[in-house]
Amino acid sequence: MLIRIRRGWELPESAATPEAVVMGRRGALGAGIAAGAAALALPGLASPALAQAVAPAMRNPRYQPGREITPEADVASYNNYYEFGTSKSVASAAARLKVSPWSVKFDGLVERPRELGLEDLLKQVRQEERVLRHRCVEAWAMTVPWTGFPMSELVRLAAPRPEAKFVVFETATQRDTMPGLRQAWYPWPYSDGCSVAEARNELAFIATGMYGKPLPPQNGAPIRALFPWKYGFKAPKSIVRVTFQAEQPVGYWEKLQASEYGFWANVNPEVAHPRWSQASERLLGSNERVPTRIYNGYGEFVAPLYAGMQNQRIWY
Ligand SMILES: Nc1nc2c(c(=O)[nH]1)N[C@H]1C(S)=C(S)[C@@H](COP(=O)(O)O)O[C@H]1N2
Ligand SMILES: [Mo]
Repeated sequence: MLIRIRRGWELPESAATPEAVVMGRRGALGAGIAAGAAALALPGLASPALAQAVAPAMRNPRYQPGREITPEADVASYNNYYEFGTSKSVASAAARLKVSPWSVKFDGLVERPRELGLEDLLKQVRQEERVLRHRCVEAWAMTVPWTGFPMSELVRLAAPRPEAKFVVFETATQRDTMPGLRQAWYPWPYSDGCSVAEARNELAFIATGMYGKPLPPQNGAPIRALFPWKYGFKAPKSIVRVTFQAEQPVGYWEKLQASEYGFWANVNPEVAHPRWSQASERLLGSNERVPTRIYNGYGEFVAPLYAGMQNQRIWY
């Protein structure tokens, strides 16, 4: 049954998007199941070696979404990936993304800066499936069975030095496949970061697949970050570089519009966007509207990370 209560502050989706508008950039713009399914239908986009690395993965039962899994077609056809355009329909443009060969550079405050080929990297981690809730600042949400590995494993491979307090994820810039890069007022490359403590939290995840198959380009192939307790813009897609540093990183959206959207706004539904409430979210697929929970409902895993920090201005 679909229960939809429209309140005064609810905007139609068309008014609530795109993300750039969300971030107050109007001015600049004027300018187990998985294992079974995995053996079937591997898209031709990923390299064979990568496809094998992605499947099969056992579902980790520790993370119960408490919601129905969103239909794959919705997750794969309603995206934010600005390198391919600012509409939600970027899947066909993103099909041009070159995902093979792919490598990830580790640098900054690490014991040994190096670049790892993706297949090589994936040989050194154990993949699993996790069904996680994912919510965008634009107030839509989805529930996705992702394949991947804990971000703490990536930190282990990177071997940061003790002075490293933050991690920055930088994403691909392929001039020939990404028309969005020509929009020079955006601070490319897309990047965002977190504290090393957050990256080591058990909930922080690196995804390489979804629905038992390699990630489609529009969802961030071949490797992306997920912080299920924060809004989706903190989850960089198509990562090419992981940098460890002592200073708080300045992400893509903060560079665009520093007044929006600090940490507390990203995890607390009581902090409204200047133009709408964040108290509820629309579930892709069913269109049902449900209340948004603090830390996206993952407080039991992550709240201790922020103990005593309530009065600090933090931007990750
Ligand atoms: N490289 C890159 N990563 C990105 C974005 C982007 O535009 N470029 N958009 C972010 C935003 S705003 C959201 S909500 C999620 C959307 O992920 P999805 O399309 O898989 O749902 O990706 C995030 N990661
Ligand atoms: Mo988003």
